[in-house]
Amino acid sequence: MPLALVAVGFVVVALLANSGALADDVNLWPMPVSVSRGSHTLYLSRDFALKTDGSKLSGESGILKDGFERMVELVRESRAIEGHVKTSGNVLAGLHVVVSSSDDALYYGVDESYKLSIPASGDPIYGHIEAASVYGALHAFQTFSQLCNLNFKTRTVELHAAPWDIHDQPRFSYRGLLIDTSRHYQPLSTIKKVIDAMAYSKLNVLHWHIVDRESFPIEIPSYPKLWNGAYSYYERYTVADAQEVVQYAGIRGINVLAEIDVPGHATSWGIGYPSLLPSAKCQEPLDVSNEFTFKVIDGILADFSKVFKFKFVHLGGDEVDTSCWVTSPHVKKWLVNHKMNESEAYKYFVLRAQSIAAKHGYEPINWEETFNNFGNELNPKTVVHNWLGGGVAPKVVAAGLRCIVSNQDKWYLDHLDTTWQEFYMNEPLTNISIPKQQKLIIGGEVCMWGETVDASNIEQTIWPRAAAAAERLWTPLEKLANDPKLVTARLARFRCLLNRRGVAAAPVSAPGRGAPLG
Ligand code: CP6
Repeated sequence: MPLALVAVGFVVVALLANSGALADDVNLWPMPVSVSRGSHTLYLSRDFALKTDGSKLSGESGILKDGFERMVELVRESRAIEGHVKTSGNVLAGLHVVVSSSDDALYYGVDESYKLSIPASGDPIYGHIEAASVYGALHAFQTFSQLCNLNFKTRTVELHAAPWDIHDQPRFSYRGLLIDTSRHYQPLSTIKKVIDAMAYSKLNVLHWHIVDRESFPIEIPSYPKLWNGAYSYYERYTVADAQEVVQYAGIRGINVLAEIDVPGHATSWGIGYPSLLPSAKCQEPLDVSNEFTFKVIDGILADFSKVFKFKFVHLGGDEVDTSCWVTSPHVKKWLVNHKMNESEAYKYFVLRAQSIAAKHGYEPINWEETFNNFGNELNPKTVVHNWLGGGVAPKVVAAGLRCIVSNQDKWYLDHLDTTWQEFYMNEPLTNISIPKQQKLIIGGEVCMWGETVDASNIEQTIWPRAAAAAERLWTPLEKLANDPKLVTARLARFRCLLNRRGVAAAPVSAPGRGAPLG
């Protein structure tokens, strides 16, 4: 062979070996840790089946079986397609799943890794999934679903480029999305669709900002007048509704983080129980001088602990303006008697709420102002939730506390002018280089504050930008594109997939241009 040809051949092999170069025509979102593939096309069998060797754990796991059935429904795009009747040759008979843990409990830090391989031949041909937990296997199903395409000519589901060999695990264990049901009520069906699309993009925490100033939509059996603060009789969640959300999310591998935001952002509590507020004229923050305030927090968290089984609860603590505490005479008197200034009373409130949470078995998450004001006095188990633009995360982890990143200039979905490219490029470990400190960044969260969204527009406001952040939180840093242009086409395909699955994700387009690709 002439030397020039050998040289060309070498360059081609070198390019193919570079997974970065291959990555972008692999049609997966978020991109897995490692992917290799071939060039054979397979067709899903009409009787595409889940095989678990009858092993007790995976065979009996409703989570695995239900997840498989939902996935098959997705790849058939809910159509009555025929599927392939042959059982050999180029027909994929099913997926053989081996889950090594018999524990189906969903908890923070559960092993979400998986291996997925699809051979190109065999008689019959089965794909293989190995995972440590059912939740890893569910991620494998999602990945598999994205390898499938409906072919209208053969009227079956096609899988290109077998054999596939995929290894995968998340970069961060906390990959969150906030919804706010106080500024607008969100129907259960809306919440469920948000959860569906979270599962498609491998997000794993639904942060439910349930209550705020504007309304108190949830039933609290210990203090049944609290939901008098709902907008109407209809715009409410019963305990059973909340259980349904937790259950619906849980079987999809998604934890629900419940929030009560105290002592600010709580005016609606006073509709049912006016004595929780400093006065009728000056309503926020909650009355720090009233023991009843802490009894109610205790009751809420007691009721929460029966429904929200995630190990964290979010206690808010942001945007606290304490001036009502000095202008309301009885609170002012209490401050004087207890020798506290406003700032000390704020700290007293937050720390007391934290210890009530601990009593109910929760580890607390608080918005960053609590750290900014009295950092090292917080419960050492506190997770500090960044939202301001000042770059607090390096300070939080240097102080030895854990941190969730939600920088409002990058990851606030209510900021409609923040582009998906900016969502994609927000790096949680910015300015954190010591490995021990990097580990304290447990992940990040995109925030869909509810002032301007309800059932009519929440989906297209969340997607596809939340999916851009989801890849940042899932995929290893070295596999992420440094330039969002390199992932535009792949994100556009994922967005199109969301549309086909009934999720109203908005178009992917660069600012100032209409075309989805390029
Ligand atoms: N509600 C609550 C909000 C916000 C926060 N907390 C918020 C503040 C500023 C912007 C967006 C949202 N609406 N309870 C801050 C964490 Cl720009």
